[in-house]
Amino acid sequence: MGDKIRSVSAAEIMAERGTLGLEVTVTTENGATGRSTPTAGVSASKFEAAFVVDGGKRFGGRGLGRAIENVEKAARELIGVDVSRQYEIDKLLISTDGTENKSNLGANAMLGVSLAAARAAATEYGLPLYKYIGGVNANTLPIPMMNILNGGQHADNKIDIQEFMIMPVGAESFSEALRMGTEVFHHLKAVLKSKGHSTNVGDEGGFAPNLSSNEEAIEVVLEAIKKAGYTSGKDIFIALDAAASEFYDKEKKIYHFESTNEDLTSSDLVKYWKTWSEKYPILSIEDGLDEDDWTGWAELVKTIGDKVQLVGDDLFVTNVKRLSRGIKEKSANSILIKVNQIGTLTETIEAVKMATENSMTSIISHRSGETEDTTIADLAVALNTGLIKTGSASRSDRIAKYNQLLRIEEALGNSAKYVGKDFKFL
Ligand code: 2PG
Ligand code: MG
Repeated sequence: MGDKIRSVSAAEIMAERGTLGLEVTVTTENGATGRSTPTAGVSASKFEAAFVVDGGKRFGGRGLGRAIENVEKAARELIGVDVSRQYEIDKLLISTDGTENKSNLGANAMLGVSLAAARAAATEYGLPLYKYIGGVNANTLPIPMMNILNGGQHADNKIDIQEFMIMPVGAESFSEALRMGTEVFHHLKAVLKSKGHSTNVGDEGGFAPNLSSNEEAIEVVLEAIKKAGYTSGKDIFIALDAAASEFYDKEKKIYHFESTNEDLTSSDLVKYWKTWSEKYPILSIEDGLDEDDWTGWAELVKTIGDKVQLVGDDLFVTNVKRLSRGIKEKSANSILIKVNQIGTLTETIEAVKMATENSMTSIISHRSGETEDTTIADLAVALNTGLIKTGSASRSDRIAKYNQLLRIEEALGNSAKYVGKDFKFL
């Protein structure tokens, strides 16, 4: 039995892009506290749980006065509830909200309360968050999928693919993987500079040069891997997040590459990914197709799903209903897990569980608009996903997660595991 919740409060704080974040604090009767700051994305799916914001002029409509009121509303239901009864807390939040997409209380208020309660309970028990959630089995450090070159909605350039990530699977440990990735990041900076490109960074801390095509982007990343002294396709592989919903014309049913002014049908794009996965050392493709293109997804799985991790982000939105359909229709072999897409810790855990039971991988992921909150680092270890996507080797909001993983690795000592060479798609 844990202690009872004494208070739940919320305030506006700053998030990465000069936007606002909601900070929720849960305190127990013993005085244990937990804090959480739900974050926001820009290449969001229309199927995600809804955030409640104020509208109007203040902070460009993104003020959180209403979200704070909603936390207060939730608080009335939760005062006196045992803080360690996470399932009960989340069910209460869901029933108080009462809507399918959480538009009443808002996923920002709900997730803030849900995760702050988990943190308060962990404090109450004197456990780090990953141990509180994951127990004795929480000992796998994730492969960092480091987004070192940014395009799409995350950068002011013409590259269509949103994220070019590197996966240091050849490392023996998480800290070695992080070092390898960071070295490639620095070499990429030098490569870009030598070609006269900008080395300014995008939202997730990767470089955002104005390259002319997706091919040119992947080529500079491969060059950086080589210059750093690593072999691509052995030590380090490439992962992509195409975020294809962002360049899909739903009326015309056409994918449009702005960089090369090309129009592709769903089948053309499947062929494009097939060609790319044969030509380049690609281990993972996220949102290779639009969030409603279920036929295209199934075709992609049939074509390259035995050797490439095909990740549903906008497709699944961490939602077990959409994931069930994906399992039935064999639409993907992996799911991106974003706590704020669904709005409670319990539902997040259910999505990972369903994926694992159906032999799919799960990747714990940040949003493009983050704060210094490190909860997702703990979650990756707690849920043994073996994979995390939390940006490049720059910007403190991204680094905070990596540093937390380094601390966890240190604390686990000899029992720390790293999937690396045993990664399923190698
Ligand atoms: C994504 C995310 C995070 P956003 O598409 O995977 O990288 O972007 O948070 O902008 O939706
Ligand atoms: Mg994505």
